[in-house]
Amino acid sequence: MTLLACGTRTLDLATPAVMGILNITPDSFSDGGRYLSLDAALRQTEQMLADGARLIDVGAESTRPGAEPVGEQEELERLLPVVEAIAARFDTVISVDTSTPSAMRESARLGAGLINDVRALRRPGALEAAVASGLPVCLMHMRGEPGTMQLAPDYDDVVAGVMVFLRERAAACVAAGMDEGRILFDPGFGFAKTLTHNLQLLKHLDQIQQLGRPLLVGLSRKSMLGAVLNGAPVDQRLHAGVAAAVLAVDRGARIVRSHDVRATVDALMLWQAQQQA
Ligand code: 7PM
Repeated sequence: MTLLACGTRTLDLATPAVMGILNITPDSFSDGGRYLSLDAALRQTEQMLADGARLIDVGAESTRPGAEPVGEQEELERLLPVVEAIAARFDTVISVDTSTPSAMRESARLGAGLINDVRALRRPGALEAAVASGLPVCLMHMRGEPGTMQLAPDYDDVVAGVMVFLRERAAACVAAGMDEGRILFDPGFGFAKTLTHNLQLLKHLDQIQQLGRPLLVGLSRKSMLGAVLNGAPVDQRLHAGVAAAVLAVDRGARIVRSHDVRATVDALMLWQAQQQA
């Protein structure tokens, strides 16, 4: 019941899992640069797994708020060699942070275990590619596109709005032939939300969890933490990020996406221990 089939691997969500974030930085044009970037990605993966990550989320930075869209060819060239290399060397679930149908298809073929799409499969062809991959998918809530979404975020009730959206996207997946058991939900902290919206979502996360699908959250280093900490820069958000992860898991989240794997794993070990007492 808590088992999620992720391609050739199985993720047991009986205990909450930490998903380590692996950002693929742009390569230099030389072959040497490409090799170095792959090598750095593998070393970071090895460290995150040693720190207790149970999934690795590989992204080519096409999904960041305010980011310029990365071209399809460039995304594939950055993403696929890393997916292939991690799959060959490590026993872990590889999540691909992508909205691009070809990236979903090709990374599934190379050993990815989960599709993490901040656009919730709304790009043309993405729904079909995700269904055909056979992999679980994380559907994240976002209004608009990463480039424009911070303009005037406005909700009557952000929790209700997120729930309606996630239900609709799940229904679209099921209508396209996906088993409901493959769907994960994510409220999309920081995507088209004010600080108050983000805090309301964190406070009422149990309601979203009650939709019945495993919940993934990404809070690590986000600007909502900086805002609560009176403007703390990104390198001073670790402690608040860990606290946010614990609150989220206590309200039902099962996967925590984080840059700070060791600190988050330790905190969730404490959560797990008290849960079992
Ligand atoms: C700048 C702003 C850089 C925001 C990076 C980000 C999520 C995600 C991201 C999330 C899922 C980050 C974000 N956030 N995927 N991808 N959930 N499922 O903090 O919250 O990494 S990008």
